[in-house]
Amino acid sequence: MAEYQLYCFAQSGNAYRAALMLNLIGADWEPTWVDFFAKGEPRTPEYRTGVNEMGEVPVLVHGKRKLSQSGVILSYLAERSGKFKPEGEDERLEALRWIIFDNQKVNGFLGPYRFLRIFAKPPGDPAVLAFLKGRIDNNLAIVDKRLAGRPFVLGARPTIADLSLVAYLYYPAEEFGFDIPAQHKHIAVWLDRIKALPGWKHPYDLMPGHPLPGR
Ligand SMILES: N[C@@H](CCC(=O)N[C@@H](CS)C(=O)NCC(=O)O)C(=O)O
Repeated sequence: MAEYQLYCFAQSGNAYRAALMLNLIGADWEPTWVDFFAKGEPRTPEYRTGVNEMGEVPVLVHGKRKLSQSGVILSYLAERSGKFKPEGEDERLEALRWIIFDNQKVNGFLGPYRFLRIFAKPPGDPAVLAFLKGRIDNNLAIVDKRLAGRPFVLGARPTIADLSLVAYLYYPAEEFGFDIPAQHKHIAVWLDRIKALPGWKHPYDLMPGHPLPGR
């Protein structure tokens, strides 16, 4: 058995943050596939009792420890490995600031937007999608501006703030109906920089469950 197990599925950008971190630090890890689409597994009482009371993916299992919330998982792995770790109080606070902004406003809107657009049955209400799209455009522009003056979110080197923010950004443009790198040139070069890190893999190659049956 591998040192780390990650509850995840290929379509989850929230889980991708943790899977990517595990791969980039060269951890000994294996995925545990969660059937989100057919069985709604995270919503089952068994999952909430046995895996995560919050009913969410990802969950990282490390020995007796079970961690959820990708930001917590990223911090834990950075502390243990010493890699992608914000150094000093200022960097730690700055990383946390971007991770919370990301969870709530960047990928926190992008994930549900994509879900309502291509996975939900019936698809999301156009008014809801339009609201989310407005927020997404605004928040991606904030990230793009941040990256205009520095190679990575905190500065010269990549940290867990970057690995949080990439969550949904490598999924194909057709899943969103708009092309994020084409519309945000600083995000585009930053995504290429992260892609060049040893151990980088696309979410569909890193986590199980792609393609979905019938698609
Ligand atoms: N802030 C959480 C978000 C996790 C999250 O929303 N995960 C989705 C899958 S991508 C989920 O498990 N949703 C459960 C549900 O919709 O019932 C994190 O970063 O870990």
